[in-house]
Amino acid sequence: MKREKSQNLFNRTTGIIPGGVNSPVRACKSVGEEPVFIDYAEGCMIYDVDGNSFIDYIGSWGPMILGHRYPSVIRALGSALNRGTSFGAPSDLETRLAETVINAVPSIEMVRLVNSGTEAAMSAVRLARGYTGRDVIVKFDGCYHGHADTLLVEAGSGVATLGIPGSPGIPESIAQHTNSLPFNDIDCFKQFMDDRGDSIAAVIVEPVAGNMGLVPPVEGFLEILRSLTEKYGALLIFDEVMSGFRVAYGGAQSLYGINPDITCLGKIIGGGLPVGAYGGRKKIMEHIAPQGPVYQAGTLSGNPLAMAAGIATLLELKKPGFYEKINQKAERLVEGLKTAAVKREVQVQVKWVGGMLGLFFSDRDVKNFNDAKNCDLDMFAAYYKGMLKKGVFLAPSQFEAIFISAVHKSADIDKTIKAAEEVFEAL
Ligand code: KE4
Repeated sequence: MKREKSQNLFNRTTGIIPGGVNSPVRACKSVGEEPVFIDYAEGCMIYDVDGNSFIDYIGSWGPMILGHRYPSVIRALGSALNRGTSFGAPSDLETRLAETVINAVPSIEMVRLVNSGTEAAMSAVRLARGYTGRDVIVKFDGCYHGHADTLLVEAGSGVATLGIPGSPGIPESIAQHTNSLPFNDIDCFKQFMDDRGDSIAAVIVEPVAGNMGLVPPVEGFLEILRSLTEKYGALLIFDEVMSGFRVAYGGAQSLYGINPDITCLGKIIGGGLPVGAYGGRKKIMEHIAPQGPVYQAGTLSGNPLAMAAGIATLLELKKPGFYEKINQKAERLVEGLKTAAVKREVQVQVKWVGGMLGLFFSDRDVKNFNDAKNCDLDMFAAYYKGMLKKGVFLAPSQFEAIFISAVHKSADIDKTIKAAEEVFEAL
């Protein structure tokens, strides 16, 4: 695989951008690789600067559920561009995206649009603290909610990939208000809330965890979060930045029938442009400035280009049968990977919810962050490298999910399965 141009670019960039990337996981460190630099993408394919082509399962870490350069999204962007790129004043595009989100997500009556998932989660926590008058929050080991100080505790995704517990630069005075419990551990959560529930402002969770690999909630886990937060007057925040519009049009909350108090969104609702959102019941959201006292702001919040791409994207997702088709593709890939692993006598756990999947090298089930960390990470690195060489672009970390798009064809999935079988054989 030719990599000269990527290597030259990487050498040039590492001198001027920390680690040569603008987001750590892209550096591919945990799989012992250097990143390829992308030239362009089309459909489910991505092409690097050395002319290599890959079937793309990163999909920009979730947003590209329609694949790259989907015609209606490009057209919407084009017409928005003809009206301007940023106004610093409201536009109808913001109203339309907000209406679409409210109509889609069961628990959202009012929503604020921001520029990233980090901003959404950070603001949701501030709102919960402002609304309840309490300081302490609960998160779960291996869940990742962006890089705001109060949430970078035992986080997943890039933090886990780099094997760092949190991050220097976060004062103990802030970290002390964040408790991180084992994901999917109902007894531990119950004990914690019975002891300290009255002091908790919010419990924030990825309802389908996608930042420790893909780990679905066990039976009863989301239900106990909902019942005990209600019992003790804490707010339940679903961080659906990844699962929102990914696992179902109404997100994980519609799939599992659990209504949180606040929902965080991002990724897909911007159609590949910078976006985030947080929303919930009106009586909570009305605490946000300028209607209420809890402050949050953003120069490019509601940016018309991101709004246009988001509206065009969600319009496609709403079409009948969209998620059935995505789920069929995902199931075909999952079953193919499992069969290939059995054939080559490799022990894998393959987990999936809707169009998001995770593969672990382990002979035991993976239900939480410790399970994920105890999988064979070296084997994952070898798998990643092998698949890359065979033209399959996977997330370069065990602690990430991969994503199916509407435009992955059967032939692409069959090629992926064949590549996996060959790679499993060589492991
Ligand atoms: P952003 O600030 O990256 O837009 O969103 C943060 C975030 C919040 N909540 C969840 C559940 C998320 O998955 C994310 C971001 N996801 C990672 C991928 N695991 C983004 C990729 C990266 O950090 O480069």
